[in-house]
Amino acid sequence: MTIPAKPIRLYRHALSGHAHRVELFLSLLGLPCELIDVNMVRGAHKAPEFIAKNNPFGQVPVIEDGDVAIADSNAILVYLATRYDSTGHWLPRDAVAAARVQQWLSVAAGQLAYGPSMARFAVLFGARLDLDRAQAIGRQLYDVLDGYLADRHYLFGDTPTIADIAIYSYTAHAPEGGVSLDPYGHVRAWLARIEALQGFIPMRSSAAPEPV
Ligand SMILES: N[C@@H](CCC(=O)N[C@@H](CS)C(=O)NCC(=O)O)C(=O)O
Repeated sequence: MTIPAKPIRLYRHALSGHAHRVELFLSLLGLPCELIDVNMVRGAHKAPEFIAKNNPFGQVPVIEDGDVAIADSNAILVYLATRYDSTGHWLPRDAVAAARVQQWLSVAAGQLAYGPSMARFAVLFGARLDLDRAQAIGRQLYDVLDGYLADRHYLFGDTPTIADIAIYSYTAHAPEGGVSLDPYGHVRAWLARIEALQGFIPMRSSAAPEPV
C-alpha cells in the first residue's frame, strides 16, 4: 500500500457523519492524517479560502493530500481507495463491481442524506425542515436495507467496500434523529461487522430523543 509523504489533512466537524465516513476510512486504511475542525458556527466553511479548496458549495468534509484538495465525502472515498488501496478490495476495478458500489454511494447521497441525516440535523441542531418526512424516508430506506442485508455480510461482495463506509456513519447515528434501528436486526448486525473491522473509530454520540 502507498503511504502519503505528508499526513492527509481532513477538514471536518466532529458531529458531521459526512466527515466521519472519511475519518473512518482513513483510519481503516491506516493512513496518517491531521484533523482540522472547521468552525461552522462562525461560518468558516463559507470563507473564500475554504471554498477555494475545490469546494464550491462550502461544505465539510474536504481533504488536502499534498497539492490535491478534494471535497465531497464520497468523492474523497473514491480518491483514497483508488490512490492508496492497492488490493482494490475497497473499490473494485471491475466495471460491474464498481457500478454496484457506486449504486450505494448514490443511496448515501440520496435517501441517507435526505432521510436519517436530515432528521438528525433537525433534532440535534434545530434545523427547520420537515422532520416527519425525513424520518419516513429513513424508515423506507431501512425497510429495504434490512431485507437486502438478510443474506449478505456487506453491501457488495464478501469484503467491505467504500459503499459500506458511506452508509455506515449516519445509519449508526440514525436514532439521534428519531429513526429507531430496533426493527432492523440485519442492519444492526451489519453495523456490528463494520465496528469489528481493524482500525474502526466511532463518531461521537449525541443524545437520542425519547421514543414517542
Ligand atoms: N455531498 C456532501 C455533503 C456534505 C454536507 O452536507 N456537509 C454538511 C455538514 S454534515 C455541511 O457542510 N453543511 C453546510 C452547508 O451545506 O452549508 C458530502 O458528501 O460531503
